[in-house]
Amino acid sequence: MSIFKRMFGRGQDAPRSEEEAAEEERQVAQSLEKSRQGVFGRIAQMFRSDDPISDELWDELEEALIQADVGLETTLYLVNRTKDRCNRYGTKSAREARDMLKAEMISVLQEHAGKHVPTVKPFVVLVVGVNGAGKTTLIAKLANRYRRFGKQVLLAAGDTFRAAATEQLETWAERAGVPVVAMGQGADAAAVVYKALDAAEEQQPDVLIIDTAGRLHAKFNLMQELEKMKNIIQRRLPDAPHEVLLVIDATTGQNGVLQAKAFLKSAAVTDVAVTKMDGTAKGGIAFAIAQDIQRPIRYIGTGEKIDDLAMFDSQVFVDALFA
Ligand SMILES: Nc1nc2c(ncn2[C@@H]2O[C@H](COP(=O)(O)OP(=O)(O)OP(=O)(O)O)[C@@H](O)[C@H]2O)c(=O)[nH]1
Ligand SMILES: [Mg+2]
Repeated sequence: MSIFKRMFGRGQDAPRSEEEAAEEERQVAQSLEKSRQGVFGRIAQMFRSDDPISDELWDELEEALIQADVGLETTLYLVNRTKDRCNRYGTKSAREARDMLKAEMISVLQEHAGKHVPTVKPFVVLVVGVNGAGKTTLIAKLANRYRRFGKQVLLAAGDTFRAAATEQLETWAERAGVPVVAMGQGADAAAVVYKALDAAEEQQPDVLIIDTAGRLHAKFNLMQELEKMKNIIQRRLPDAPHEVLLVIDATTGQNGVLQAKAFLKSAAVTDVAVTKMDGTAKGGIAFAIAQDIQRPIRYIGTGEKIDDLAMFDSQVFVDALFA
């Protein structure tokens, strides 16, 4: 990884020191332990020998990737691209083919990366996703991270549906040492957003992060509520929200990706965060997400604690899967 990328990260993210980047790499590697012990360890094993590449190797790879939650379509894409690459480079042994596979994996993850994030103030982040995906925990981690980099953060408790959702966010906020705008359970989520924008005007935070519900009463429509929240934001700040972060739980597999897709349109998702990577042996889900959601993965959640967050780096991720 280049020094430049290490130091400056992307967009609004404050500079990471070499030490912090190294620490995050360690966290990523640790969160992929189960995946490495499972299917990816087997894949690494398959591609370790000097044996010539065979059709069986490709069949085994296909089977393993599907087992790793990469998804059928992405698996076929990866296998075919790797085969092609091996042909183009005249790759003969399984050992050499491993680097071709890794290169294709990185390219799947990077396909939608590189979006420019404006550095405006306040930088408004709307966090969406199905219930239990890890939105509120991620918000705490992000708040903590921004604050550590010297940014002023304000949170908005926009999940007014679930009992104790506001209290959960407040508890996390206290730990991270950041203020929260809240109106409690049963309030109109759009009203919370409105109040938060007022507070932002007064307090001038660098970042405003808005929590949302993952599920609503049957008679209310979550997607409509998200759209309403987005409209309120846009009426006050035409360029905002600057980031609509879709949170996906890595342990929910293909079904989780399918559910997450419902948010793409109504919430105008810009980026993805994959949580609970530490809780699955099927880290291949990241490839399915990159292909299906078609947005850059920005963060991965590597545990339940406030520091268990890493910037997503496709090279680091793939290296860790094969380490
Ligand atoms: N192991 C692990 N657990 C996590 C991670 N992120 C979140 N969790 C756990 O997942 C559970 C749900 O997290 P929340 O942050 O409450 O999820 P949410 O999306 O806000 O849920 P709702 O508010 O109900 O929609 C909690 O028990 C968290 O501790 C992670 O990266 N790793
Ligand atoms: Mg929540």
